[in-house]
Amino acid sequence: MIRGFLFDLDGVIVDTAVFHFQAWRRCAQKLGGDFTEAQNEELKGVSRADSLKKVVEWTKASVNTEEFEALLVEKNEWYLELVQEVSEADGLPGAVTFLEQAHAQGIKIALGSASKNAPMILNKMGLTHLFDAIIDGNNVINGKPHPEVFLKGAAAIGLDPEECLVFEDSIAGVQAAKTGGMSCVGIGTPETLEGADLHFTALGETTPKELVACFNM
Ligand code: B16
Ligand code: MG
Repeated sequence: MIRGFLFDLDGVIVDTAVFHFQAWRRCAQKLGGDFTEAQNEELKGVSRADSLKKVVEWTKASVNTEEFEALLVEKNEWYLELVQEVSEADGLPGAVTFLEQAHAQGIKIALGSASKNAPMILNKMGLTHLFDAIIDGNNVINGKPHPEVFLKGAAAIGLDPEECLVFEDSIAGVQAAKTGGMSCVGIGTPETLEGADLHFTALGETTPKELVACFNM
């Protein structure tokens, strides 16, 4: 019985992936390399530090611990500059309406995002009040594909994992949901999000009512 929704943020509610891409590309270029769309796809849902490890590996740069820490700070500063103007208008198609409908229906709602900037983005979008719990990169030790972020989300809204439906746009996030024992809607294609129970290109293609009916058949 589905009674709660656990939402990823970037790529499900808001398209901040494009800003992460620009900031990582700047970072890769600083290291003497470049950064492709395909590489960005691999970083979706992956924590900032784990992402930087991959960027360093891809560029084959040699970076000591101090430089690594400085790059983490710098990448985030670039990202923060880019998200300055984010507002409700940047919601992905149908996402805000979907959240409002779920909230009005009494479905428990939690955020399960790898991003340490998630609370700030939700505030900028004016969506914080729709969430019963917010679990972000500051609250977890293990990043996706580890299920920690979603297990904590389910616990925070007082539900068992099997009572929760996760909405994810990254393969790491889909794996986290399935390992955690949750059902999962992939926002993307079955080719890139193998393992999700259902796929849509955006939340606007369905409704909370339709999904709850489908999973609770
Ligand atoms: P930050 P999500 C993830 O957010 C992004 O998909 C990923 O690209 C990013 O590196 C990660 O958050 C960490 O973000 O640097 O803001 O802490 O998709 O899990 O909502
Ligand atoms: Mg995401």
